[in-house]
Amino acid sequence: MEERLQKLLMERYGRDLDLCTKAEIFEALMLITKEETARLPQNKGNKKLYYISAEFLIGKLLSNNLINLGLYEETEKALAAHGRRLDEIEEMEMEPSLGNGGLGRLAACFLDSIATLGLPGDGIGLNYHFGLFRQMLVENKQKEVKNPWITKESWLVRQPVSFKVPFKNFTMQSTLYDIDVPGYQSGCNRLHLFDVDTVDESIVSRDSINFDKKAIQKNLTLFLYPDDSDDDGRKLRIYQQYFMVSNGAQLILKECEEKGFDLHKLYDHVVIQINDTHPSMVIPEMIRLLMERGFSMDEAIAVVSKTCAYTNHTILAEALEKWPMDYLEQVVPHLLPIIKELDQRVRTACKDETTYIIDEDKRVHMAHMDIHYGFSVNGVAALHTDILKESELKNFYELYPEKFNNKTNGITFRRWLLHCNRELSAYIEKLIGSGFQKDAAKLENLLKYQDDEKVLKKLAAIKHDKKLELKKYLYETQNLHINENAIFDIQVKRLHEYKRQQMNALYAIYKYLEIKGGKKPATPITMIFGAKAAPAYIIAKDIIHLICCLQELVENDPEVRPYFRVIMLENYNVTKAAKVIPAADISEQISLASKEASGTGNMKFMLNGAITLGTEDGANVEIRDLVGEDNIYIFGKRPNDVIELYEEEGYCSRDIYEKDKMIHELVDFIVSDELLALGDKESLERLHKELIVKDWFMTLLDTKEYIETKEKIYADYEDQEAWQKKALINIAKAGFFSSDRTIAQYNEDIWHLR
Ligand code: 26V
Repeated sequence: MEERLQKLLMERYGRDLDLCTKAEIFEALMLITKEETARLPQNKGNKKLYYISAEFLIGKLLSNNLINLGLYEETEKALAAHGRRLDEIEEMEMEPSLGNGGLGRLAACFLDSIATLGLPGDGIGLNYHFGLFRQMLVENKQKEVKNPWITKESWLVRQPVSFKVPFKNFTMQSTLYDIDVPGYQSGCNRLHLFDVDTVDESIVSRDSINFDKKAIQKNLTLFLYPDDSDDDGRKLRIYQQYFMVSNGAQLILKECEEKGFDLHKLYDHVVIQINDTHPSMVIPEMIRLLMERGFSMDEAIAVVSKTCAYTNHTILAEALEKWPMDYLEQVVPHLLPIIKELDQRVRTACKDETTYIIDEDKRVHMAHMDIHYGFSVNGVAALHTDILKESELKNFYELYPEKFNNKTNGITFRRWLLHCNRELSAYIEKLIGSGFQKDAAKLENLLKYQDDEKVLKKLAAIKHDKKLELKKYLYETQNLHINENAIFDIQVKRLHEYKRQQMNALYAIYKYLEIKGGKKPATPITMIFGAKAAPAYIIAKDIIHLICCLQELVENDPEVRPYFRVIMLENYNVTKAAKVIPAADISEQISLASKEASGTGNMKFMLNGAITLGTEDGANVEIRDLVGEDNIYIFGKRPNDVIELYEEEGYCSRDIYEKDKMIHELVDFIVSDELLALGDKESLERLHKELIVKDWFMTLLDTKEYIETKEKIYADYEDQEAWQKKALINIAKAGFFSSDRTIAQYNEDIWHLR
């Protein structure tokens, strides 16, 4: 590696490794890695998977690809010989922000596992130039700025492939960029990202994310899900979705035609996984393209229905896409006759109006189309799938019980253990040997060390080292000095009311007031938050504002600061996740029970030895079943109680606020003189009012039990040996959450590749 790197640096920059900049070394390493992936065999088979997704939150690729290629150690050595460190070089890489959160990151983990298992499966998506916005925290508020991530040399490889995509008033020509996806010690697949040459980055004003939403030719692939709070934003989203699926469908047909496959047996050669409803238009589009090739409508529908499978990622009604027919008419009128026909067939076949594709308000329910015209419907955790079957999609389950199945989410251990926590990974290898990297179930072999004092001490020492690393990083990036000897209690995820960051903020107020009252914690506590709010989601931004104000309050209070800190990480993304998760003692997974479909952060924390403090929600339930009640802290109302409360409209936050003196005091602190002196009156008052008069996601319902449980978990932390034993059991039981397992199950039950 050293020789090769030196040679390339000399060729490109005329300088030796010792004299090159970090950016130059990064670029050279990226080029070498690209050459190596290009040499890998493509995974092949009779049948191929196309995973279509509007989001692939792939994160930085250099280290991950080096690990998968088996080149990480030798690269580290080559650099070390010249006093350089790979983690410093990696900092030069821009993070592609091609996703919002869990759904996009899941797609990226899946690509890694599909390639690792040697399955032929490519991703299809869009090449957003600015991706998701970069978050800045200015005056305790979120500010969104664009995030240009595509540099002159990048992982993208332009392909000689282009399709025409027809819209109502014009046709757009696509360009395809591919990113190679090397499996871990395995072959390679591809992520296909479609783009348009006419996109004009200069239409975005300098320090913002504003642009002309009507200039489709110039803006189509500028941003991921631009603000859809207005009509033009929503229409742009339809343009993006159709552009993605039309290109995807044309690519699939091109590949089949090149291989000489009989399109009447498309389903023998192709399976299309529809990741949430964003790619749902692939169904009518594929029908349209087959009809262009001479299929009758009946034949086309029959073939497509056996080819497409749908994954549902949420039960939140407001998140399920329903496009007004009117919009579709204005953007893709040629799909409407097909969608109407699909709806008509449903109307003829079933009586239940709730399952129609087009509703009485002339809105097209994308999920309904997927369920009727796909062969598989899966939820993403056991509880989530049960809720789909028993309530949210009950009527569909009664129609098609055989289509419904569960695939509990997973994470790739290559990124979320081998890369982000090399120390832990190396120690595990020392204890149980290699094998767990590819067969995660082997982690259970750690259980034999659960009472081994030496092992538990070493786990504590590794955690301490990761805290020190995070401390250094926070100092360098946000100029914060944190105490590595504190308990690190971490909640990082998108900001949404159902995830209840506001409940954690109420706890921060509780602890602040307690310390002001003279009651100090046995061990200092550092609460760390990281979260982006959708630009148009006002209450979510108010919650960020509250957390930032609390941070300022505590930072400036010498009475409290030594014992308690509140930290808001700026611009939480994949790179930052890899830095905070290994340093966590406590993993906050406190969504309102029944609302978090799965969660995947919960799995990453567990794998890195953090203990979950969570509700009975999503995959938390499966974590509890695996580790046992002693090794997790579960609190709050249970999913069925919550579902019932919604049904009977039985929740009234004001009652709790009026009756419970402590909760009253905590909520009122949001508009206390102390906080109003730091924050924006309008924002804090709005949030205060929201909690009392609405509180749609029932924060106050669980606040009391949450505080009690948090006090218990902090108290239990004091017995370090018992704590580290819990950590070890969590790590040992995390094997189930490897995305290799998830993908093996998708393949076994849905895809049937090889
Ligand atoms: C989208 C929206 C859009 C606007 C209104 C509010 C709202 C609320 C939630 C969502 C999420 C849509 C789908 C999604 O990202 N689901 C996430 O998928 C992850 C991977 O399966 C899973 O771990 C998370 O629990 C789930 O929220």
